Amino acid sequence: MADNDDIILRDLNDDDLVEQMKDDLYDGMADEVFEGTQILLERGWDANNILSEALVEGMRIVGVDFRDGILFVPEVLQCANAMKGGMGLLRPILAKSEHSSSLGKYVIGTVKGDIHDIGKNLVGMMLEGAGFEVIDLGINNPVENYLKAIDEHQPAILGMSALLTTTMPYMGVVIEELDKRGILKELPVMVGGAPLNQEFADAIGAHSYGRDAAISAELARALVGQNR
Ligand code: B1M
Repeated sequence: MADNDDIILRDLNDDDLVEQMKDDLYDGMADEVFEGTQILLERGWDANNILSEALVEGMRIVGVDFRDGILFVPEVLQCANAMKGGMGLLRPILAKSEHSSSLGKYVIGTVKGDIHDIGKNLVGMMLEGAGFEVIDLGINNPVENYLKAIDEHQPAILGMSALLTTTMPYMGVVIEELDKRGILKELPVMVGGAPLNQEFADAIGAHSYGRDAAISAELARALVGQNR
């Protein structure tokens, strides 16, 4: 794709626009990613498709080059910022509840030592859309934060996110503490994040493993007995 300075996003057909948005996300161009998202919405695209085909796919490419040492932390931060611009526009659409009654509160946070929050935020949006009131604890949460939030909000579900192999074991630390305090038998725990899998979730005693945001929202409804 051409350098964004040379092109008018509105002139591109859908396929070229999606390609350009991935390039713009890679280049950390937040305004352009926002505009591309807006154009696709105006063209009648489903918010979930914009997310998966342009934004999440763009971030996947960023992840590969980050891993391979082609991109570095400051650049990836800009990519994350560009992605958040597009997500901000999709948020009200994704979070608009199709369900009239609230399914209760869902406390979610990224675990201690981990500052990745894009996936967690996406899960939060989908959960709101599924009918939950989402209490977002943000990033880098020690066990004390989860305990305080459980005490304060009495949630229907607790969710933890981790993107690093070095931070995912901390989910087990939180679950152990919940068990010690007798909370675990009352409160379902969902875990998710790119390095996790069902086997890991089972090993640490989580009730549920969410592979992606859409599945997690469905699983959460099932956990509170509201499966569609
Ligand atoms: Co980081 N980082 N990062 N990073 N980063 C990864 C995770 C990495 C895989 C990159 C790579 O090497 N390819 C790698 C981890 C390797 C490993 O552990 N095996 C890595 C590393 C190494 C690091 C640092 C250590 C780099 C450094 O400093 N040298 C550092 C750590 C900082 C820290 O946390 N202490 C670091 C920093 C950063 C940035 C700050 C620059 C930035 C984060 C910005 C932000 O989040 N605000 C960043 C980013 C952006 C990434 C990548 C490129 C993208 C992550 C992302 O947002 N994906 C990532 C590579 C990758 O994953 N491809 C990488 C898009 C998002 C929609 O997907 O988060 O997977 P994801 O969420 C999905 C599912 O996983 C699931 O649903 C979501 C939506 O479908 N899900 C849940 C997530 N949470 C869930 C919870 C649930 C249910 C489902 O229930 C509660």
